Amino acid sequence: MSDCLFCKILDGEIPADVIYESETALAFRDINPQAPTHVLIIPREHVSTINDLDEGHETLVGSLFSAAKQIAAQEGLADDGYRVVMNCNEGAGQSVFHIHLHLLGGRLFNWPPG
Ligand code: DGP
Repeated sequence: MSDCLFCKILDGEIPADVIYESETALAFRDINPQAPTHVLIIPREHVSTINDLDEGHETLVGSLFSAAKQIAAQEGLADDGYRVVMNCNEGAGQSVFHIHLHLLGGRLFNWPPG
């Protein structure tokens, strides 16, 4: 998608602090971190929201969680714990319409979330 910010990061048009790459996913540090570690994990395929996922995306979505597990270990978060969040649409706080997992760690998190 030519007007998608995360597609531009995937294409190298916009720089990002990339910390993980696979055949299906890319992960980079959030520009506005909400925790000492705040990483965004995105699929290489453009999918706007969770509502646009279908059965054909199951492996792709699984690969985002595999990436989260690997990055959490890499960042030293696995034992203390970390949070993985995907917002869907404005009401839940989605502002970039290319699905992404937020991986947050390095501090305590409240539940329920705000
Ligand atoms: P969400 O609000 O769930 O759609 O999350 C979008 C996240 O993307 C938000 O935490 C800020 C981050 N973000 C927005 N623009 C950029 C950018 O240009 N670079 C990086 N690294 N992160 C960005």
